Amino acid sequence: MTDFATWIATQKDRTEAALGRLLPRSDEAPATLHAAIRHSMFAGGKRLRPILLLAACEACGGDTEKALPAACAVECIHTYSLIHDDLPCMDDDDFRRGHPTCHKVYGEAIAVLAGDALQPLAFELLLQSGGAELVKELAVAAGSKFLIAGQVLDLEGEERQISFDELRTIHEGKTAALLTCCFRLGGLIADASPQSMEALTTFGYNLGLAFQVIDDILDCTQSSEKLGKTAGKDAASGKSTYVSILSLEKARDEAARLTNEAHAAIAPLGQSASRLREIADHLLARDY
Ligand code: GRG
Repeated sequence: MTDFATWIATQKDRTEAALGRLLPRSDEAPATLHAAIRHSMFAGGKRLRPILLLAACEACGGDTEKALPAACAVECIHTYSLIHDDLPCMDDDDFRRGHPTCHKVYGEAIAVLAGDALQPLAFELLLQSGGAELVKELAVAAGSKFLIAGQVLDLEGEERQISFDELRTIHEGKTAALLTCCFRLGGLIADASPQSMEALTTFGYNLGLAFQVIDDILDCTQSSEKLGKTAGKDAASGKSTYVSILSLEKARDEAARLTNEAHAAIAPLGQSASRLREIADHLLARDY
């Protein structure tokens, strides 16, 4: 088996190349819109979600070439959510992925429209990897009961102290739903068994929450340069996070506990899930 760092770099490169091919060119009309989309898309994200989708597809014995458009689709949804989240009417952020945010460069109207355009593009791309079943999976995860619900609860919770359970509900929507969806899409493209789909779902949920706990830890322990976005903003604005609710030490314990749950979920998949195990350990240890 290829070593983990090489495998990750290869999947990232494949994703970058596929995005380069599949997204509208920046000189295609309307050029401002397409340049804005490419500005945010190629500003340097980790490409975690595409990599998770490709890993799940590979673990279930699927064709990862076929899965590449779907991998780009989840990155489109993710990038749209970041563009809109950074707008002045939401988090009002100036930096993302180490670069000025979309609205800072192209103005608010074009940033809203860039985010809007990335959503139908995601569904168009999904159909290159499979059928309506894939579309439904992403539509639900990115819809009003998950991704958007998480964002609404997050905005509504800004003005008051929220409980641990409320925080978890926010992140089930904002973070875990799309991460779970990536594993499920990879499994569906590979025509995985119902048992494997169940294992991937529980794995994705726990890993998704662990990812957010770690994100909150990094926000208060790492520099803006390292993270590529404004660090420490949550603490400065008094926003509830896993660290503010649990303490730094207990948040670390929670991230480890969720990662263990994720590992337990894929135990039945045996050797074929080795890459998924490496991903879980890598995410727990990450420092950006
Ligand atoms: C629909 C406007 C709207 C928002 C939905 C996803 C989201 C909710 C908001 C984006 C901001 C945020 C902190 C989301 C939580 C998930 C998360 C930790 C995103 C950052 O993902 P990374 O670290 O980013 O994978 P890169 O830039 O590496 O792709």
